[in-house]
Amino acid sequence: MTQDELKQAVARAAIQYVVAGQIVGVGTGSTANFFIDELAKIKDKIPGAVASSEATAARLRSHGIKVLDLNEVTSMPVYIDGADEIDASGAMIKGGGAALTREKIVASVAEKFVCIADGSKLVNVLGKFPLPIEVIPMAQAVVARQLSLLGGEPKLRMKDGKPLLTDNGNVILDVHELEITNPVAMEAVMNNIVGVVTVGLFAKQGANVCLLGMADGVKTLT
Ligand code: ABF
Repeated sequence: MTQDELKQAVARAAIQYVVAGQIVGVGTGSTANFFIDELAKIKDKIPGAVASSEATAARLRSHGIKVLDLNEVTSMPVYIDGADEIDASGAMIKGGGAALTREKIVASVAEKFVCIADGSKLVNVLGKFPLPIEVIPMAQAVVARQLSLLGGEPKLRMKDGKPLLTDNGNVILDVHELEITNPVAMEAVMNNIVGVVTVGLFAKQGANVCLLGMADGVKTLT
């Protein structure tokens, strides 16, 4: 199976976690896009969805799925999203799609986080994928210096020759050369760096369920 077929398989499998009559939290990225396309097939069974990015909101709307304001939502059974890396405990590196802040916010409201990914995302130790950190633009240099002291090599994410700006108007530092043996501790340390908006480590609140697309089928890690 191709990587896209694996992503489609896990996206289909994630539909079982959608609760009829309840709002769904929806992630960002290519796997999340496959999920949105599957969700569209049962859109009459849900009142709407909360999006983790403008891109996801646009895709939901293109399918006629109502996009709800998180400030109007008090409960959400499930948040379904991809990841860049995930370990056996459910800790993830996320943010390759530059949506980490809104992803973390929507996930924080959901009762259950279901991660959907092709099998290549499962790792023993997080960190081979550069860790995304969303940063207030004026603090980019001082945060980069702090991250270097932690052993990382921060690089400003660029797009079309300029610093990429997130949906929230911030920049992203991708931190290379980290070997994150204690994701919860690293997330806490980085969260405390002044100027950091969001750390792309989802470890304190990781995935409750992970659906992994493997050549011999979808594996469920809980
Ligand atoms: C999103 O899913 C991002 O946090 C992460 O980078 C991305 C993974 O993208 P893809 O599903 O395209 O591999 O939640």
